[in-house]
Amino acid sequence: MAYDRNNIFARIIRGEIPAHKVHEDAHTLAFMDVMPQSDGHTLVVPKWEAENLFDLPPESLAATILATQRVARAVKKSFDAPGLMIAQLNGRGAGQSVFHIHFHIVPRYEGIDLRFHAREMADPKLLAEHAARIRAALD
Ligand code: DGP
Repeated sequence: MAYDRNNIFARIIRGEIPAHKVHEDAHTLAFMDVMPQSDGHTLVVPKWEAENLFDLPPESLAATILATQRVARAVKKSFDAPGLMIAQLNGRGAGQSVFHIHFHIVPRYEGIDLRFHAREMADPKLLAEHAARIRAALD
């Protein structure tokens, strides 16, 4: 499948639609997932136009996983999460629904199930609050 330049994350990267951003640099952007599976669910994307893991050149992949590590640290700290799940889906068969590669950062707590994937929109005010909390915890 050819990369669709109008996918929702491409539009967020270009600033055409808003997102609750927590981190941005020359190569990557991180923002709150609007349908969080757990409070604090954050997405990290490369600015490089790639649909999945296999389309991303090494420099961009390196920058993205490093940004994911940094943001994940801040999510863990700000949500006091004992566990943290990093997920990255490749292809419709894996459940990918937005075709610009992204890493999910999801706080996990023992015995507490995740909410459904990409199902329920969160209150934008709450997402703004969570983004501010994560930004404040970035080192
Ligand atoms: P995946 O299925 O791995 O492609 O995950 C896509 C995620 O993106 C899913 O958790 C819901 C989230 N999402 C969908 N549309 C938007 C949007 O417009 N803005 C934000 N911030 N997240 C979105």
